[in-house]
Amino acid sequence: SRLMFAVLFLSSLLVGLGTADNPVVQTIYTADPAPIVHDGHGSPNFDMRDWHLFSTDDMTNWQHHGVVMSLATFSWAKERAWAGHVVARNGRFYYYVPISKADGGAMAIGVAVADAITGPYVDALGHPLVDNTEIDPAIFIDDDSQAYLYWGNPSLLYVLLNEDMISYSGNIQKVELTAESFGARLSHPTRTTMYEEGPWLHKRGDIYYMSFAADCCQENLQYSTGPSATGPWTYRGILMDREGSSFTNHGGIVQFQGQDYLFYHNGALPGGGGFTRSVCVEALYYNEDGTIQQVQMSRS
Ligand code: FUB
Repeated sequence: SRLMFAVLFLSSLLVGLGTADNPVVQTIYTADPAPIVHDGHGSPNFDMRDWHLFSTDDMTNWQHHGVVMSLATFSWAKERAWAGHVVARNGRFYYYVPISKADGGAMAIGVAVADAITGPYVDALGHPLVDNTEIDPAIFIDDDSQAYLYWGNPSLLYVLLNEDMISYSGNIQKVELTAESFGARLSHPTRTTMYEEGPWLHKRGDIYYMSFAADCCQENLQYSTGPSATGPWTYRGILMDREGSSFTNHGGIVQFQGQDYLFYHNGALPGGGGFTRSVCVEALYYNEDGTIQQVQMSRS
């Protein structure tokens, strides 16, 4: 098997090659990783235009597959090619992304589909899958084959995706953000829990993990656990502390060849910062009780 991750593109500016393993990509700025195991423009804003794909067999040597999708894929898109997630189902690949709409500029979630993970990806609907101004889609397919689409900032929302992966059943559900489930935030007038954005769901044994970017806008990564894909969630605290020059972080957890990994981003490259971020990866370890050992950035 091969580990791949899709990221959004931040800048085509070339930077000098470093010697450390992190960041994973040292020739362009990258952000918002979404790892998947599969066989086989810099500007003073988050003004990204396209999504790139990288793959590895050994977590050390990375192959760049180039741009696999861009704003031009979506006829209704204006700008902001933000944090997406690709998932495989029934031999096809579904790529969920937040984009701003040409009509009015609000954020919405689109879905594109391809027969190969490398694309070409085609807009599956010709319009947004969900259209409620919120961002950062994350897909989780449970053992019973039910797929969930989670997303949101400042809310945390989900829907049950249908087997076709491009439609959903029932209403959009809003997760209740309580201190018990997502930790108390005292520093913000309206956001009273740590949850900010970038949800990521995974399962290990009987435990479901909801990790997320927290405590904007000096973000760290935190997590909660629950007995099902819809909770109820119990707050577990910090997964990765904030460090370095990026004020956002965005995580993705995956197991590859028996080892668990946390993908994230920071500002570790020369010239790096909040709008010139880089994807990094660290090994992740669980405690016997299922909690996750806090992960340190190896380079920030
Ligand atoms: O990259 C743009 C936005 O910044 C993402 O959608 C968020 O998760 C944050 O990383």
